[in-house]
Amino acid sequence: MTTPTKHKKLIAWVDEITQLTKPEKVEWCDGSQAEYDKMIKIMLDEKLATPLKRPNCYLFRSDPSDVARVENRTYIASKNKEDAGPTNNWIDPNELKKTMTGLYDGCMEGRTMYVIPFSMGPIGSNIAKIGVEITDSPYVVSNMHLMTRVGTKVLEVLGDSGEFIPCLHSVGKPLQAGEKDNGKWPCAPLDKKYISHFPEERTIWSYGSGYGGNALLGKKCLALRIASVAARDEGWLAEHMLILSITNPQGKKKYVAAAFPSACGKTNLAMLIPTIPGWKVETVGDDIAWMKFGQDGRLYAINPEAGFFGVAPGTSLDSNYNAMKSIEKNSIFTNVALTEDKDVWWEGIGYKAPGKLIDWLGNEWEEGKSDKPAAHPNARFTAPASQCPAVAPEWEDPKGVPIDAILFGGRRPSTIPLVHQARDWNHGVFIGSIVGSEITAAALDLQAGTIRRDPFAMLPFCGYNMGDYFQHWINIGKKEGAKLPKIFFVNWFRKKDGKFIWPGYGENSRVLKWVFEQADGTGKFQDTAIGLMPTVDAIDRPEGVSEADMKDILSVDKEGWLKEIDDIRKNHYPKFGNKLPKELSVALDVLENRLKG
Ligand code: GTP
Ligand code: SPV
Ligand code: MN
Repeated sequence: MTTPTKHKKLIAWVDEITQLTKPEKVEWCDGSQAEYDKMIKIMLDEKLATPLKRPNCYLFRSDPSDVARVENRTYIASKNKEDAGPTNNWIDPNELKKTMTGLYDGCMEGRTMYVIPFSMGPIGSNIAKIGVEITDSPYVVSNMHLMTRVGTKVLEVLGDSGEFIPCLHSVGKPLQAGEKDNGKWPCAPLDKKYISHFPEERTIWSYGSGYGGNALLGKKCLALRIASVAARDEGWLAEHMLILSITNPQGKKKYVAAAFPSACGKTNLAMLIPTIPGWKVETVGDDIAWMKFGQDGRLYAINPEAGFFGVAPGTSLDSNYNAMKSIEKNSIFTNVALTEDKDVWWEGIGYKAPGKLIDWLGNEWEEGKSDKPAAHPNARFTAPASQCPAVAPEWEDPKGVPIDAILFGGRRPSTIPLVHQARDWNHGVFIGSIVGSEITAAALDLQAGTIRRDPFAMLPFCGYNMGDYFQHWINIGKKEGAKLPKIFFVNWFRKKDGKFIWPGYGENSRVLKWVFEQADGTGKFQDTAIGLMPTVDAIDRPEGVSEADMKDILSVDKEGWLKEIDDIRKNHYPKFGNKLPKELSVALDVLENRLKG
């Protein structure tokens, strides 16, 4: 195969990696349908893919050691440990490179090495960034086709000397002569997996995992960890946020970005169908937002991705109609269950398992006969964003969309009310900095269910010192002429007797309506100790929520908040030492005084 580029640095890098990893052959990806079909054919032949009855859809079952991100194997290898900060795993970059070079040596033997030129953001847009992922996984190639913009056009934009972010990936399972995968998902054992970032060099090295954010390097690795470093240096924001547009019955439109930790409802909110008449929500992005100041001083957001890598369990026509429609064709399913007639099934799909299933581990499974779920809790679908019926017509606009409101949230069974609003930008940064959530199945190495602080939903995704990141957010608010979005804190996950009080999903539109009105200056609100809150009549009560419960989730739980403050003071803020912006410790004092006063 001839090399489709004259880019010297790129060619030299590909040569260097070829010599190190020793693949059987090298292929440059062009992003074509034929290429996609070829990847699928390879995986069908290797019994890694199962064809489904949905047109052009395939099921994959990964290895049980490779079902989610692995936070304790994810590294920010900056030159100085302090630059990685208290919340990231750090290894000296030279030491890490030495270890990983040892692992990469010969790691692609018996496999094809694919070179994937991809663009995060519309190709050629001045907001977009180009990456090149080298991988030995056809699963990664096909997923990158759906999640990013891949191919020849990217090389054209890159030209002979354009800038690109090198993303090196291997599943870490070389093949002996004659050996085949033969149905076994290739990956390395847990203690050999490394998801490494070299922020000064803007380089990513991933080894040993083929799953999701560990392997599709444009997503969390490039668009968040590396991009957050670029954003700090260049005065913009790279965030773990969905982007949606909301239009009121009079046709007035606003844009909302929202940061919730993994598996806490971004995809669902981005695709929501309002239960309140006359309102419309459209999807710009479901996971990542890059926001830059426009000439007019407003923050404009683009979705750097081209597809959804969404949580399958809990997705049904009732909970997320638009996601269900997005995955009717041309989609990849990973670790869901298989029905006898070759369709997918998962817990919370909205109907009972039709007969015997094959579970995500490849075993027979029958409803009621097993105490284990048929689909892995972090089972995912990959689908092109263009297939979403609610996708906003402007979702690929290179200018981005002007953000009116930013929401922070997480899974909090108590204390945090349904919604409250920051009084100003710094108070909003404070709110972002104290986000906490019950841990979900989106990370393999963490105990699901326990609450941890996940500031800005960026704990696993910030490529530098989180204290500096807080300061960066404060600095954004100081930009001259900035017309900043309003900031809110939402919580759909309050519980009573083990059950969610708030029905969530489409009913969250009631909260979005108040957010819209507040951004518009027409909302009804009251000032409270924790911030601005809707008056009792400002948000309509949905069916199934009692008046008392509604009051409960819309009031300030003073005792709960005092405990919260105590925890922030003792366990959260001290981690950041002298990097903690004084604005945040002041905001904490103000909150305490207001609650006690
Ligand atoms: P990542 O892709 O990991 O970043 O996740 P996400 O933030 O996009 O989460 P997603 O929308 O996929 O939702 C994760 C889980 O939360 C699914 O099982 C949903 O059904 C559930 N969920 C989403 N929104 C709500 C809600 O409003 N209320 C309740 N109770 N559950 C919700
Ligand atoms: C997340 O965990 O926040 C995800 C899934 O969006 S992954 O791409 O695997 O990181
Ligand atoms: Mn995510």
